[in-house]
Amino acid sequence: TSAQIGVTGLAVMGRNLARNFARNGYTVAVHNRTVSRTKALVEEFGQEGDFIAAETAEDFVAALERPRRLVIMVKAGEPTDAVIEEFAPLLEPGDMIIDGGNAHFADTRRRERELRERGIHFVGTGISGGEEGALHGPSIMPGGSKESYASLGPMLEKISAKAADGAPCVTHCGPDGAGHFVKMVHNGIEYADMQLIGEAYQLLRDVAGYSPAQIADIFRTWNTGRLDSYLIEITAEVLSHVDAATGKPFVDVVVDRAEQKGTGRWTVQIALDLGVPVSGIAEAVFARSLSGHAALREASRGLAGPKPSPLSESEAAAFADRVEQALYASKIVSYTQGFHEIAAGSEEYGWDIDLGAVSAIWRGGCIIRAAFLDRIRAAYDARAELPSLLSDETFAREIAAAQDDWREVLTAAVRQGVPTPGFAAALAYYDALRAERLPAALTQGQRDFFGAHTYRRVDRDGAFHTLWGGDRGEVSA
Ligand code: NBP
Repeated sequence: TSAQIGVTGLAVMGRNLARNFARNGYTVAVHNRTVSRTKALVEEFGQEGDFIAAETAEDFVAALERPRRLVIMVKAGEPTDAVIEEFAPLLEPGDMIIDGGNAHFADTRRRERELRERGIHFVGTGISGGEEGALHGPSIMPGGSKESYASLGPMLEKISAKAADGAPCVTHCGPDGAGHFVKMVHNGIEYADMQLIGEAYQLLRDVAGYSPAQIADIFRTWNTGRLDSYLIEITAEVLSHVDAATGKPFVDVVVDRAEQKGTGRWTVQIALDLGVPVSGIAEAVFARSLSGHAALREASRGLAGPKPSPLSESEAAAFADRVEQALYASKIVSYTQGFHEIAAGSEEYGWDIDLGAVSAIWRGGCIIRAAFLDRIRAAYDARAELPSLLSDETFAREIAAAQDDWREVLTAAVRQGVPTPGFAAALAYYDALRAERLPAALTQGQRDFFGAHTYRRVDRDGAFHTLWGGDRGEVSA
């Protein structure tokens, strides 16, 4: 017999993905650089389905039916190139290499181009949901050629997560690096979501005076409403967890320095290149980075702050409701920014990404899965060319209803000295977009003054320059 799919790289992700394929009735060839991992998989989980264990690259490739579908689940970066170089010479035109790692989309574009010249389809595929998702159904974001998706799509649909309406959480995002780009922005949005939740927690604790256990209950309540999402759900779990060794809330015994693997940073770096304002995602990345500067924080601990002014019990409850409004409004802005970046990437690279389809495949399996994504999909269904999520009527109305509370929460945060860069960046973005006039006019004047960079006028076409050092007359540039 031959295998319909092969997986090489059998650490947590690859192993679970291979099991997912096998549990769905596919015969799966498995391979790993270190053979013991391959053996361990078949020994432990062999009864779950049909596996063909291959010790060598040649055996692995020989086990696959043609055209071959070969999934790589190794560490992103050089290991991925090494594995491609190992297998590509053994493949034939029409075969497919699927990279399910967290590759940078620019690497994926390069690999796709190089392999296309050799007649091989390279399918850079974002996979979200961690090891549990890989086993029980991840959200899958494939790029690559249409042809490869025709062959792979049905298999990916089978192993993917299913949304509440039963739809598989996979779509062909677009050619070459489109899938890894979408996955990158997914992770950027995840950073922003986590930062906003963190700020909500801090406000409930430091301004409203609630304990972690009380805040867990508040999050549980929120999770039954429009904020219903995996991240809110696990936040309640983490906040209610008590450290066994000390009896203290778990969140109080964890060192408060957030780490990162890089996809959030990429989202911001690429947004800078594309000129897309993803201020909420950027603040989330910077907040993690700031938290890690232990010496700087230690040196700053004595700096002056406002006097604490605790809230009464009823004030605290009202404040918690306001924080929910602020969190929801800020979340709308984060997604607005993330989808703007996907639209800009799609435009730049000619990917033709369907934003509604992307929001639909994030409804299940992945870390940012949420009821909220149904609304985003509805917004794009109603109007595929929506210039921004904020221009959707429903979102505009919801923000309008939330904005007073949003502003109140930020006012309280500023007064009481609680850092809320995510909430603040989101509100500033909202206010800047709706502003009749921005100080950018003044910026243009300054640029013209010191660098003769010229400016445009509101009342006439053309570029102009004022003779700042002379009689201040205006000339056409
Ligand atoms: P790791 O990222 O820890 O990679 C370990 C695997 O890479 C092992 O199979 C290892 O083989 C193999 N490998 C390395 Br390292 N260098 C190699 C080389 N030069 N040649 C051949 N194989 C090599 O595994 P993971 O955590 O399962 O993640 C796999 C991919 O999925 C990564 O790109 C990751 O970013 C992505 N991802 C992970 C998650 C998650 O939650 N962990 C979620 C979504 C995506 P060995 O056994 O011989 O050392």
